[in-house]
Amino acid sequence: MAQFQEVSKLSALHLKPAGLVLQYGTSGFRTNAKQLDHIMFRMGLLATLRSKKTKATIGVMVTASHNPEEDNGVKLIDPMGEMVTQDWEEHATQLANADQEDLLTALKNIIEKEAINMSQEANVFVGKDTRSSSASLSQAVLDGVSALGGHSKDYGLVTTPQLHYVVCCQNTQGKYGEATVEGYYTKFCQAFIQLTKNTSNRTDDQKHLCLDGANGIGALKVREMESHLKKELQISLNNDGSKGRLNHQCGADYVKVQQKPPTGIKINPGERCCSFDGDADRIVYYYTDSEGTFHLLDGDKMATLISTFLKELLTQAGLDLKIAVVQTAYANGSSTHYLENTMKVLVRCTKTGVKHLHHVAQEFDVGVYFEANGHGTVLFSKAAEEKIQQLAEDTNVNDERKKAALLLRNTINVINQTVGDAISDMLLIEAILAIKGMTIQQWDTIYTDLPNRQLKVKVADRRVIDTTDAERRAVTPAGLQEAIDNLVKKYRQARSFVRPSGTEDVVRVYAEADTQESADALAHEVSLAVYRLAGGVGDEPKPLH
Ligand code: NG1
Ligand code: ZN
Repeated sequence: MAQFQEVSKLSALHLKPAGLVLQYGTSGFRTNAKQLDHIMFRMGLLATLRSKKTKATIGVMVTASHNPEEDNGVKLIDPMGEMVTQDWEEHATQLANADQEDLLTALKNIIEKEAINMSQEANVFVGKDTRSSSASLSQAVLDGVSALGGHSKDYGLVTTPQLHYVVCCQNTQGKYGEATVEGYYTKFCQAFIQLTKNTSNRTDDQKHLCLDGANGIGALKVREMESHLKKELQISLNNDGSKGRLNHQCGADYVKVQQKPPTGIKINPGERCCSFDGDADRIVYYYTDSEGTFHLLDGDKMATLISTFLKELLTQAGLDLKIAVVQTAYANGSSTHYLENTMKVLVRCTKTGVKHLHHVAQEFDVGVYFEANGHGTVLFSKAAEEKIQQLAEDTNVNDERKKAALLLRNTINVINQTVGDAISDMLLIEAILAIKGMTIQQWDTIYTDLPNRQLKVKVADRRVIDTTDAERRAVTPAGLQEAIDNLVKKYRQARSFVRPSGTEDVVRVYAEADTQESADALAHEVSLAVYRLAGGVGDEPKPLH
């Protein structure tokens, strides 16, 4: 077939290095950019097949998120703007790893397995982050699409959530919004302005936010968006990419893992600050107090603020809708305790990776999901949206219920439900703080985080660690869980777990306890257990102090 001739011809321009094996991980392929050209071409092919199969537009985002500048990666976006389904992750891995001469066979296998009608039209949206490798890699994706005769639209530089948004808009015929970046700003900023318009006593201080753009795409896009905010939110933008390196000593991941402010930013005591990650799908907040102590408000703090706000509004509106918070094992124990025992909100725990959280959140009328690292959003079921809409339009309800319904409706519109979105989350948090007249310090005191520590251990093969119970317990290697249990017993309010990373060649160790010293000591001891029982390589982990 002529189609496959084109694939053969173009694939010769995107050769796979012999012997290279890569896995579609927690969020797509991610590694050094030099190894990714053939992967991008092949993901262009795969997205075209996925588009034919679903008879809808598919997205392909070229980014390595919070990884260093020299890495890159790619993720596929399904028709409603969600991450691609698990079966297709397997197709992706197979297609990516097929030897050059077996590429057509691998492609035909997928076509056969999925019974794809090759005469069906295909449409693929492509976006990229600001990495220097992203331009040629996204061109490789476009080549893949064109090799199979698909149509493509290159959105160029966009945040990951912006691409998810436009894919969803396209496939819902504009019901979710207009499928342009401009449409994105209009939708979310209008909702933000509506939400904050009756908070007339907001001072300029409260309207001011200090932002660390991680020297990435989020910074560019916030600058583009600014005029839509009509000074209702005044952002001072730092790490905007004009000087510093992407994610280097800045960005949400750095701030969360190091538990300190980013470089390249001057923070005044008490000032509300936030950091995006490299593709703007994560955000964390923080401030330093008058003694110079750093306070982090991570995904758990955001989930708490948002779910409390929504629960109160649902009560005021008199709507009987089921709300839940979805977390992972990395959620701070204090947040889970507060949500379950004080807020009386249902909490569910899933495996790491937003796709797992997203799916569980879909089971509820209102599903608030956040990873501790700041990736998260809120999902409203169709029925919930309809009930809220009806109430907002009902002329026979009292003022309190009406007001709550209108706030809920605008809240839905400020949220990017397709995926965690730093820009949309920022607007939502800013609106909630404004409506509640709350300072960042007041938000911070809702509950006190248990001191915690995250470490990494290098092992020969991280697949020797298998986990269960939403990754909270290790099943293999033998003796590891027992060792962790014994170490945890030595400390108060302690918890620890280990799991192989899906994005880096390391085993991650998490520990929390009543003091920072104890959390650090426990994390170190558990790291040693991993090193000894799971085939550690290089130097033995050293104590933190
Ligand atoms: P891995 O490397 O599998 O731990 C990390 C994050 C995830 C998720 C992905 C995708 C932690 C502990 N892990 O996954 O939550 O965000 O990256 O970016 O933060
Ligand atoms: Zn990201």
